[in-house]
Amino acid sequence: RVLERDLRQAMDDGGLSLHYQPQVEGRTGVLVGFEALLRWVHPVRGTIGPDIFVPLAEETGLIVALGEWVLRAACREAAGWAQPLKVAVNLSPRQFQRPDLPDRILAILAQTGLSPDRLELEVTESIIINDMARAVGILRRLRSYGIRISMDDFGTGYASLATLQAFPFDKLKIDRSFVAQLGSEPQAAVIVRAVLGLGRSLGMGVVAEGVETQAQRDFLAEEACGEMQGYLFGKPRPIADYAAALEHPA
Ligand code: G
Ligand code: G
Ligand code: MN
Ligand code: NA
Repeated sequence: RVLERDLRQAMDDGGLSLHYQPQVEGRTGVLVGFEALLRWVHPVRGTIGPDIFVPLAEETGLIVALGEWVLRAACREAAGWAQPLKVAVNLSPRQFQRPDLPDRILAILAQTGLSPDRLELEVTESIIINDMARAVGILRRLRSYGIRISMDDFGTGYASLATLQAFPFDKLKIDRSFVAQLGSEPQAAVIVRAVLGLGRSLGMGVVAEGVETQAQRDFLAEEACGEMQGYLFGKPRPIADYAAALEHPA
């Protein structure tokens, strides 16, 4: 397909870049890290969203090379930041089908000089579907190096309580659909509280995604949510836009 060829090309010719969205400590609002989000500016079509091209790359298998591009770029850039904050990188299910994933990540850390404890990998519940035992093994190995693992979009997919028990997650990211309904749907508050309790009981941190309003932030802080992310704190932007925040910590 034409778009696939163009995407392959973009990995070499500068069409791809990373934007970064701030993650803050819930209690204080202090900046603790950034989530890296891939951006593609096509030479003819202009900006194409990852919601379009990531699924395409998943289908064709290009996601393995693309995912490696993202990891390398995120680790290289984060290694140069003025403060040693965390960088969170999204991983696709297809990347988990490669038994050499941990070795490749180790190689990238070595090449870029990023300390493993600054890297956080965001995975979705769909890594579980294929081969649970293998996925658990890979996550264990990654954690043994000091890399942290977050479950992304928690609450929207297939993850059962048994999954949480079996998988060594460091963090749960509450899907932004629940955060968005805080204040309007009474049940959203119940669900968010329950996830926070679950995280505490299982020894996993909880990150609330999609925090847009002060009221949502106040509720989450009241409920002792560990970390927050959302437009209230900052949109995904080139890291240069956050240079001041990186150089002058709160
Ligand atoms: O960045 P938002 O701005 O539009 O991202 C849309 C979707 O694309 C999200 O589900 C996000 O997780 C996914 N996405 C963004 N960047 C990456 C990436 O580098 N790798 C993978 N696998 N998904 C990504
Ligand atoms: O699936 P994942 O959580 O990786 O996707 C992150 C997506 O969420 C990106 O598309 C990002 O632009 C979007 N996002 C981040 N913060 C907010 C927010 O506060 N509100 C909304 N509506 N979207 C957000
Ligand atoms: Mn994510
Ligand atoms: Na999410």
